[in-house]
Amino acid sequence: VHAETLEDRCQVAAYACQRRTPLAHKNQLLTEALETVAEEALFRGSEGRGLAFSRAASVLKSFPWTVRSVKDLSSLPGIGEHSRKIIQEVLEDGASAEVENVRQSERYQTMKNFKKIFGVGVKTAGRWYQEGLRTISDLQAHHAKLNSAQQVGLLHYRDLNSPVKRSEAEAIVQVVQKAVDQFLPGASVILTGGFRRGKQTGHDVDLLITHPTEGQEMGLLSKVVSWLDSQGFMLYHSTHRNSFQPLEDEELSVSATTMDRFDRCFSIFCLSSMTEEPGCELKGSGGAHHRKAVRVDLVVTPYSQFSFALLGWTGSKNFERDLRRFSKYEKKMVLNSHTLYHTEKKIFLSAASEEEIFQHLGLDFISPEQRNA
Ligand code: 8DG
Ligand code: MN
Ligand code: MN
Repeated sequence: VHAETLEDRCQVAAYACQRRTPLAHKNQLLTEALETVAEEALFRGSEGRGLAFSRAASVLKSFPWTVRSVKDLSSLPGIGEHSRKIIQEVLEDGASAEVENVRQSERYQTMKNFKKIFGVGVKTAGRWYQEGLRTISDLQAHHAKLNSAQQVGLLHYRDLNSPVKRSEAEAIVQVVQKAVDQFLPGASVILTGGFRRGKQTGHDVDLLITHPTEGQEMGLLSKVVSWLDSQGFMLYHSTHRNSFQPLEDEELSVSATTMDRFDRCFSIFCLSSMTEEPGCELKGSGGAHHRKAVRVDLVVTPYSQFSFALLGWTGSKNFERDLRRFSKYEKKMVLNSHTLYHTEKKIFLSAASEEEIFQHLGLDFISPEQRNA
């Protein structure tokens, strides 16, 4: 029998999908520092550097102890020279000069604020910064060009940047379930994303919709979205076509007039609720009517792809990225939110549960609560 050494037990696996990463971890100060420089790198268009810092932070999130010295890092994979230097500064001085400079820089702060507008990415934020714009009011004063998504984003800036509570997410599940029930009884609405990983708040609500009879879900999303819109639940929506059609030419298979193949919707909901003031538990008994704009991602999936969609939309982003990297480089398989394809056997591997996908990949099952990489 192979005796497990202390070193074996302290070993941290190279891919996030091989590690258990809880929501609450022991190295917050370090991961926040690394994630700041990761974000700054992305703001500068350095994807590679951003990824490297982000990976180092992710490794620390899975580490079961608080790192006290750089010597603790010798058992950890994926922590490069630069990350090590930042960690050392935080450990020795309580803060890293480099990280503090980033946090205080006008460029970083401005980019962060612009990116908080729904529909604004690094490219747009960077262009505005180059043009000398610095604040949200500068955008209005200088008549910055905004597309329709960004205009709605600006209009609901405060709401969309205040955390979505689990109770709000659950209220939205109910609304969407009610819409779905009218067009396709028996279809289910499942809460995924960060909430499924156990987060108590999120930046949006990620919902999967499916029906146990394959094919019944066709055309459902456009009906649901139209109904929600007609009932005043939608402040903005933009539907997208399924990105995966293995047997057909994507461009040719879509008729310009039908929305049947649209299966994703990025939207902003208008959630109304009565404020819970003591003594006004009944609707209409004097409580104030409160409305809040909430980002909602709706995804419709055929039943045969449900497990892949569930795994793909639960996240975290680091976990998903490493699942795909692991599949490709360690297993010669291609994983996405629809299928798993074995490139050498040239077959699609089916799965009726997330557990089966992990089995196909030869991975231990990691529960959603442990995917906070
Ligand atoms: P949060 O909203 O609580 O802040 O965190 P989150 O729920 O983890 O982040 P998210 O941005 O809502 O993303 C949730 C998952 O959704 C993420 O792990 C990857 C997945 N996802 C996208 N966009 C797309 C996409 O275009 N296609 C697929 N297949 N998955 C996507 O965010
Ligand atoms: Mn989310
Ligand atoms: Mn989302």
